[in-house]
Amino acid sequence: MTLKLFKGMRIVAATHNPGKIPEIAALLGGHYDVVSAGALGLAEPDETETTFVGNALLKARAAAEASGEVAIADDSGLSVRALDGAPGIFSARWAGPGKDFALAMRKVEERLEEIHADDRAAWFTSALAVAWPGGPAVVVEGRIDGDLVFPPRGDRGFGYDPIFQPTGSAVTFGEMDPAVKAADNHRARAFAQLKAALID
Ligand code: ITT
Repeated sequence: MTLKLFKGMRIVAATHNPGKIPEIAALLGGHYDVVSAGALGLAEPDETETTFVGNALLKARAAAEASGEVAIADDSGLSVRALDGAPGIFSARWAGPGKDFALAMRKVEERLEEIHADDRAAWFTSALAVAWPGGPAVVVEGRIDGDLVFPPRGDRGFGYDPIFQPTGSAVTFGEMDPAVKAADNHRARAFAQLKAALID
């Protein structure tokens, strides 16, 4: 078995997050037949690992085994320096069962206020894993640094985008044209590594 991705092949995007699907599809650049885990009716595994890399591998492997096809998964999150990296791998969980990111963003602001922190440095991380049915897998990690802004700004993007302003930008990911966000972010940075490893 060669660990390569070939044009036209079918790839399962092992995510149930509707915000990630267009970003992953755009990264795969129309060269692959991308089908989402949700569309295949695959179950969402519990994220029991303690790192982005561990959870990305867990999600990609579960989808590859369940579908019998190559699967790609993203595990990502926002880390806040003054909060010792929280919410980190718990980024989705801070939004609660209702996936309420207004609530999650408020929680970040409240935690910073509680400790009287002025430091607004934060970063997004994305671990991308590709798994083949039967075992082999490749995983990479990308990161983008920036600053948090309150109140949240912009209604584009998803998740924590309205409070994250990447270094060098005057706008948040939530205000940014999606094409501009797509050109440089944690997921795109991880994908560049994946491309070097897996795509001829
Ligand atoms: P899947 O596991 O099904 O992919 P999820 O939403 O549970 O979906 P994660 O466990 O990787 O995914 O959680 C990552 C959370 O971090 C996600 O819900 C977002 O809120 C946030 N996040 C990740 N990338 C982001 C981005 O580009 N912009 C804003 N928020 C992001």
